[in-house]
Amino acid sequence: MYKKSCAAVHDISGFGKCSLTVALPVLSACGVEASALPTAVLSTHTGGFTGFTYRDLTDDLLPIARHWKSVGAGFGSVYTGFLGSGKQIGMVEEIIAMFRTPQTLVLVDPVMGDDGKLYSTYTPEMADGMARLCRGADVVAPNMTEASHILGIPYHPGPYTEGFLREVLQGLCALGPTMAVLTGACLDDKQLGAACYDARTGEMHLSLKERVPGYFHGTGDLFASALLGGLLCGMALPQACGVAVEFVHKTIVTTAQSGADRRFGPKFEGHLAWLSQVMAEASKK
Ligand code: PXL
Repeated sequence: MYKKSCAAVHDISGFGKCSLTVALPVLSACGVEASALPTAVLSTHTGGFTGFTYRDLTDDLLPIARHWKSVGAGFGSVYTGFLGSGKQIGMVEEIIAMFRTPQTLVLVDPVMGDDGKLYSTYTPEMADGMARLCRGADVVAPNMTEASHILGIPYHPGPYTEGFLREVLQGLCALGPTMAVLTGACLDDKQLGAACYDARTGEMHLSLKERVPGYFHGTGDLFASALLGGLLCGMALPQACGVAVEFVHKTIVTTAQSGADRRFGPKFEGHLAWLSQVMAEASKK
């Protein structure tokens, strides 16, 4: 059993929900106490917006973490996402080491790109560093763009075969993590979801929902946060992955129906009560 608490190491993009503005409410809904270690402060996320402000917090990361340590902070999980600079990768490794105990779950979401391309603030060196960071994780949750970078294989937009998904997941676990989850998994054009693999059992599971056309910003963060919530509430990996897929799907349907600008972020708030209920049920077991 993990303590239901988390050190969340992500940027905060003030407008256009993603990273911390998604992770904190989703984790709270899961009953997880979340502490924020911001890697950068942006006016908006970098996907589809131009002219955003960008305050790099590299020099603050270790002082924040050391202060937390000095006041006796401890966490059931360390959850990392979008990083602000290449230098932060080594620092995040140090922070993970600072808070790791045998009862800590380390989830690295190697946020760095989508649709075959790196985000504008990411350099190839940072992408290599992200691959290194994944080695020290218990769980990794990349999309196919990120997994391709990490494994050094060409990116394919899909659909994929089950055999290919298994190879990618096994490749990710071969780097070090016990569990790997791949978002954007699909076997055809009709459904989309995630595939998960546990190296301890050798089992792969696919969770798929009807595909809603288009791209929805912030859904990777929504997925990884709900996945972590599920694992901390005692769900097995396939169940946590299934709940995260369902939560993201509900949100995507609501976002699409709203007609809102998709850069502004996923409309997840109305589905937090559902997520809370599912997590509370899992926690009772
Ligand atoms: O959702 C991933 C993400 C997180 N943080 C920032 C981003 C993005 C994706 O574009 O730009 C700043």
